[in-house]
Amino acid sequence: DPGANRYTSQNPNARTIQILEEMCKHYDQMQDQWRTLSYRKCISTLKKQPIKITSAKQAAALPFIGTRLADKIEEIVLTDRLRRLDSTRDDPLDVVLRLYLGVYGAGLVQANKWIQAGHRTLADLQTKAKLTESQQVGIAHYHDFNSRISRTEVEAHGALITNELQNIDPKFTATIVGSYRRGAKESGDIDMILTRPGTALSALRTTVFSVLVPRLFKIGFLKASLATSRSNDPVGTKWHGASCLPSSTVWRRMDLLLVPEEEMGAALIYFTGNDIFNRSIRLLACKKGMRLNQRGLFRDVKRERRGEKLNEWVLVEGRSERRIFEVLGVPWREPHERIC
Ligand code: DCP
Ligand code: MG
Ligand code: MN
Repeated sequence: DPGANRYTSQNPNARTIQILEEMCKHYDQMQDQWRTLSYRKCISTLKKQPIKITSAKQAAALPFIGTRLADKIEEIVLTDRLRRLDSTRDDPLDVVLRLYLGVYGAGLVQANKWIQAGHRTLADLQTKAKLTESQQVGIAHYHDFNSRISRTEVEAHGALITNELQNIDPKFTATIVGSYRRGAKESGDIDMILTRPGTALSALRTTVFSVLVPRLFKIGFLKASLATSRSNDPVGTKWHGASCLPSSTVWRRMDLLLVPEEEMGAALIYFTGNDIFNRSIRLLACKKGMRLNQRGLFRDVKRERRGEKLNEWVLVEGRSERRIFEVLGVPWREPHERIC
């Protein structure tokens, strides 16, 4: 939202925002999506306020701030801290939970199982728990995967992929998306879309999985393939793993997405994010009787054939990112403006 850009540390609510952001980060780490979203909306509201919000009553009158968050805002203003945040910092089980949620591919269920089994450290997991191969890599490279990647390094990983891909077939292109495309100074991983004009997914798959990935392993750039439990796309359109620059020893998380040219626009929107922006633009599509996913923008067409009512989703646009915005009737937003 445009108002957010006006935010600086000079904002009258800067201290409140700072503490709420820490709380939000905590809920994000705990994979509590609902609370994370409530906090993000509340923070975004506060960033737009020209005056300092000092009471719960004043806060609750603002959009996206319920009574509980309003009470927390008042607590911060009065005491310069938030007890809830302090308690989670000090709670040893919260500390272990946070640690385990940082293991690649581990969700709340897995992390809690480990805690329930009496494990408390990463070494406990390595010596006493039964781990999948991905989890073993996730733990061995725990620090690597949880450290941020500079734009220069993201670009170097991207260039290596592009270079190898073009050696195989010059018509292939590789585009860096994710937080990098949104202009982030640092990223959590490297997200890339691979495509080739006029080429179907099955052919893209063959080149990437049978030629590109093995070659990149062979030159020592790719280090591990990681199975993902979160994937709900059709099998085989993405590759998750780890890569490492020749000049470095730090392993980075790398996500490759294979996309047919005619779906590029929708895939760019999806994979550029951020996730909150994706949720809101999808909701907007729904409100207009359409459906947006990573393959395209679809329109609901109700037809009747032989007395039978048929519901059919017809593709409206998939190829062009800009056209999707146009058809949805929303002004174009540059990737760096897609932060909610
Ligand atoms: N995405 C999404 N919903 C999810 C996961 C991802 O919509 N549950 C989309 C939006 C993200 C993009 O995919 O921006 C890439 O996912 P990442 O997890 O790599 O997130 P980012 O690249 O945005 O941030 P980071 O720097 O942490 O990697
Ligand atoms: Mg990313
Ligand atoms: Mn990613």
